[in-house]
Amino acid sequence: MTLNLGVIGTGAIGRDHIRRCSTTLSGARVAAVSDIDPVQARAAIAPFESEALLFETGEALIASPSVDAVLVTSWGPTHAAFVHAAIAAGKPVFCEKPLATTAADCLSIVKAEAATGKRLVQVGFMRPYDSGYRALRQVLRDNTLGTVLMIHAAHRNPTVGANYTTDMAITDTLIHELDVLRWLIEDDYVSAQVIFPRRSRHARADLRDPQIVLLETAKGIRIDVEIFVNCRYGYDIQCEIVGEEGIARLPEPSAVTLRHQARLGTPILTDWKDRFIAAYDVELQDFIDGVRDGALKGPSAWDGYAAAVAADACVLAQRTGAVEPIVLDRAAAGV
Ligand code: NAD
Ligand code: ISE
Repeated sequence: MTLNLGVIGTGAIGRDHIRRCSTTLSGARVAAVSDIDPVQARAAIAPFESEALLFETGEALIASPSVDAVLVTSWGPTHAAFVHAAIAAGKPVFCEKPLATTAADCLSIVKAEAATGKRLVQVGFMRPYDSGYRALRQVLRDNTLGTVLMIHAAHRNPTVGANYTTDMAITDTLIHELDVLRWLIEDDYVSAQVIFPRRSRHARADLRDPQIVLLETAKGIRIDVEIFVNCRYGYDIQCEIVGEEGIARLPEPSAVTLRHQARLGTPILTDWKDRFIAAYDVELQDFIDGVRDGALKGPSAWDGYAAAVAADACVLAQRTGAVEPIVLDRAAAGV
């Protein structure tokens, strides 16, 4: 039976997920949409599903019997309320990152889901579905590098919108590394510090860019992540793992090597939608299959909470300049 999805939020990623659910993935269709901009919502679904329902509010969409499962792709501050409404309705929900904008809200989602006795929530962390990160994790699981000592990572965007703020470098951008590095090394963070290098002249005057985040894990692994969202030259994701026996790097996206006009090179992507296009496909297909099989397997509400706790500490560290502790409240979550 085809799964009827309801999509809340038809901005950049909402439209991209509508396209992939309608043209690329199998087992589901977009049966309903909602956005505070109804004209945009109608335009987003029109090329794919002429019969899709348009709801005035996300809450009405979630309550509709025409919707079996929900995709939350609206602005971050709206996520927690929609995820809670989906859990209360007993409907599986895929929520784009962040699960919620505070760790406290993530924790309340963890508890609400646990109270239902089943998994209903998948968080839109797509990097664990990327073939490059998966290959890297296999190297670690095979113990090829021996004990992992350090990780050097970078998350570079060519540019960001006018509403992007200094703390969003953590809550919107670094949050991907906070999730995927924890998943890679199967370890939890214990502290964070943020350092501000010289500011790029391409960054707005009120935006601290670039930033360097220093993390330490329970096993003592030290991690540095450069966040640079006005790097100009492309969308560039780097990750190098240093072990006692060797070093492993995240592969570059595959591209043709071009000899042209006395130059040898490969293009660098510029848009996040393209860099992880395959991972988004695999991630959402996994959600659809998981709902249909009654067994979600992707990033959980707990993963969303763990990333949010680390993000909160990083935002605090931006302000204090100090090394801030990262502590997961397992007792409160009941895990
Ligand atoms: P966007 O601004 O392009 O779109 C957000 C949409 O949400 C807008 O159309 C807005 O009208 C709508 N919206 C806001 N409040 C709403 C409400 N109460 N009900 C219904 N719709 C509402 O933003 P975006 O880039 O598409 O990002 C959306 C979310 O997806 C964010 O949480 C962002 O962090 C996440 N995101 C994830 C990735 C990824 O790589 N996984 C990439 C981009 C964005
Ligand atoms: C955006 O919301 C994303 O999730 C992208 O993957 C990230 O690279 C970008 O920095 C965020 O703003």
